[in-house]
Amino acid sequence: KSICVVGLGYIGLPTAVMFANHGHSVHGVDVNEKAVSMISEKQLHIEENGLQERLDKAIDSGAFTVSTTPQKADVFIIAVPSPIMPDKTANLEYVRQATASVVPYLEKGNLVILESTVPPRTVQDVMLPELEKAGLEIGTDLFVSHSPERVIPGRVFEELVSNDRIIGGYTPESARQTTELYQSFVQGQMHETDATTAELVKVMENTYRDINIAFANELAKLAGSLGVNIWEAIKLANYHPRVNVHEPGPGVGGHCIAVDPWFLVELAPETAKMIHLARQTNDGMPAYTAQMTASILDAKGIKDPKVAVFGLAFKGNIDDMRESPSMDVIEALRGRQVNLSAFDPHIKQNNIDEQTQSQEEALQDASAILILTSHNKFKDLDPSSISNMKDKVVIDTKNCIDRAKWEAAGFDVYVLGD
Ligand code: SAJ
Repeated sequence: KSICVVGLGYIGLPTAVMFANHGHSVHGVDVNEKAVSMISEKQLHIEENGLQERLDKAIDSGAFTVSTTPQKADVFIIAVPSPIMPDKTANLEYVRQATASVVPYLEKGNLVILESTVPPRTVQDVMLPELEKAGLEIGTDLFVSHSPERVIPGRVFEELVSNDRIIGGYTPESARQTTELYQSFVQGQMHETDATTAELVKVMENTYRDINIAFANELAKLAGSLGVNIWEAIKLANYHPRVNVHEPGPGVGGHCIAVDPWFLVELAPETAKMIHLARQTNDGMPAYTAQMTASILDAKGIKDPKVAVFGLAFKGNIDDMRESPSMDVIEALRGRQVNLSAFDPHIKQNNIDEQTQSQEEALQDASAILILTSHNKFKDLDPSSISNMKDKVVIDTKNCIDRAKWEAAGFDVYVLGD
């Protein structure tokens, strides 16, 4: 089939490349001219394991082309951002614009698939009014579905293949055609339903995770006063066959879990109370982390400390800083007049004044290391090689370092929730 993929970000680009490498002719579209020119030269504008070789193959074979404008195709796949605005309501302008951008190219028999995570009823209320402008009968001449992506950054190519997919057709025939298309590379099962159910299912999955993490964060705060290590307690609870408590941390980042629950709060603020509270609990963790850091240093009598923040990405082993709690922790520490440096081996450039390019520079004269991201590079760090700190304190919010190793190297080790 010929496929036009609109949006070449963390989801659209891997998906486009997969279709191109599985027998389809794919045209990728993005409004970002720089991203388009980089991709056409086989350069990556995002980091994802296995993407480079797959992109090389797709471009070299001629199956994948890119530009800033859509073109005619059998199938159109929309994978654009659906962020929230400062007032926590959904911004569906990208979805609406991307849909409008393909309308001039639509022909009888085409299929339009939305992959972006959206508030329930977006296909119905935002996409359909745009698609109707093509003058085609939806359900007979034009097929529409929602096939929400479910992949986890860092493991996108494994999960694209092995995860089950929810296929929400505007009509059963739309769902059937969508299933058939994804069968090109998906080995997981396809579960067909209607579009609104698929929209809700996707948002529910991420909200379940957010509420579970909020529960873990609440337990982490509570455990301190009991003298219990919450990580040990959670591990033991999870030996129960029907219990799966998630992990506490310095906050919830990323463009999905910290965003999607707000779609449900917006839909029904009076009803979605637990969902709202979980969001607030998780959004409160960066301030809690900053306060914990300040009180540890205060209790140790360290005056005017410099804190080396380790980890800017929103989670381990990725280069993505979207909605990263690290930014809020840094902001809160700045508000407490704490001297800072910030280091992340996966983040090359950003607009944080305190960022250093080397670990040594970040640690120079620091009193504490504050680990916010569980990068393998931090887990594997050899504490005995650190010689330029003023005081040896390490605060681990992800429970990711080997305590005994750090203590043997002379560090005082503090763990969130212990
Ligand atoms: N986090 C915790 N504790 C945990 C797990 C995660 O504090 O136990 C934090 C992470 O550090 C990170 C944030 O939550 O800051 C989100 O990380 P994540 O690994 O839970 O999820 P994402 O945002 O990378 O990907 C999620 C996934 N959804 C689910 O697992 C239900 C993924 O499958 C979705 O495709 C993705 O959202 C998406 O695009 O919606």
